[in-house]
Amino acid sequence: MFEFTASARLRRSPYHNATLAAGVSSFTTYNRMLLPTGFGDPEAEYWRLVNDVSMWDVAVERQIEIKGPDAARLTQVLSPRRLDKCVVGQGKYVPICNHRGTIINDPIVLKLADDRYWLSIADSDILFWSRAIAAERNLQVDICEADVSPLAVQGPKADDVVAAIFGDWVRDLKYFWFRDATVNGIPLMVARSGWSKQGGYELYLMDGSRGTELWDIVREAGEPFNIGPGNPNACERIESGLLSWGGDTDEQTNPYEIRMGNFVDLDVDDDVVGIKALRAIHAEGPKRHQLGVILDGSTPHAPHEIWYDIMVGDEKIGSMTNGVWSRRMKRNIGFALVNRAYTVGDWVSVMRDGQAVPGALVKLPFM
Ligand code: THG
Repeated sequence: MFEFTASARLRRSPYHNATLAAGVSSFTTYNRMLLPTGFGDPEAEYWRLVNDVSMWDVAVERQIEIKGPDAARLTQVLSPRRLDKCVVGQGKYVPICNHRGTIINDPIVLKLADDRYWLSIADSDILFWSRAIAAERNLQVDICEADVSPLAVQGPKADDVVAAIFGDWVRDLKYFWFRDATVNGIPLMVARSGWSKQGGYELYLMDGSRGTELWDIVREAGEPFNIGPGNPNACERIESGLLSWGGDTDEQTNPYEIRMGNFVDLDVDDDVVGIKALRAIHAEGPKRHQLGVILDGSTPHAPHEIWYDIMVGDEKIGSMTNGVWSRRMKRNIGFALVNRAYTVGDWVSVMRDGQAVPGALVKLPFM
């Protein structure tokens, strides 16, 4: 099709050489880095994740480190989810909003110490944003993008693989909690997390020169469990209802529209960015909500690059933001961001390549 032109702007993951050796066949970009999206056999990659165990390079989930006497204050100012009960070793999934209450990122916050946090970010420039907010508020913090690169191990057998490397203590980690560890002297953090609902871990490598070594350790430990290379899997994540910021959100989307209302605490202090707008949105009621849509027909359809209009009669009621052929449901499914006047059970038309395809609105997750 086409190639990416090499340049220092398009950053390589510490696992880049390892993924090349494993036969990576496609990439996307994310946080100005290359993110592997396939190894030539999407069918096998999907079933390996659902039935066995998959490993994938998510170094693109960059860690914005906030350190210093005001680190806790700034981290709270950046997110409308209350973090005062978050303890060292715990992570939390949070929205970051702008002053209008629009969601601009959905990171996992990791509390490393009382004065040190990581924001494990989605695909937008929170390094600039957090530095600007800190400077405007005269907060005493140092902010950098840390040398940290997550490697995901996901699937029903992920526990066995990660326990084989680090010991059985990993089985007791709670969701989004993490602990320091080393293997062969490689410094890392083991977290129970990952962008799938098949269970598993992320190994936060803390030395970018040792990516290939860590990759090979996981690959070898995983061999008895049928491990293989994978990627943040579009099919599995849509079936499981996991959000892709920037894919399923636009310049107007607020947390209430995309099932993140539970992660907004309206009683945080007034200085939290966006909280006043969020209180107003909450009082008025959000205009849209996020549902699933199941399309008629049983011919697999390719992923799309643009949002598809969702119509009822002549009225556009919203958009299908991402769609995929579900290998388990054997239907084309997608996320629908629609006017709240329409809800579960309603029939709609999805405008796909100029054709109206009938579909039904359903609750998320699909599975
Ligand atoms: N790994 C790491 N950092 C990340 C991502 C990741 N940062 C950006 C992006 N991905 C964050 N996106 C999500 C989206 C959903 C979930 C995790 C990361 C998730 N959600 C569960 C759900 O919706 O059911 C649980 C949410 C909860 O109950 O708190 O797991 O992949 N390191």
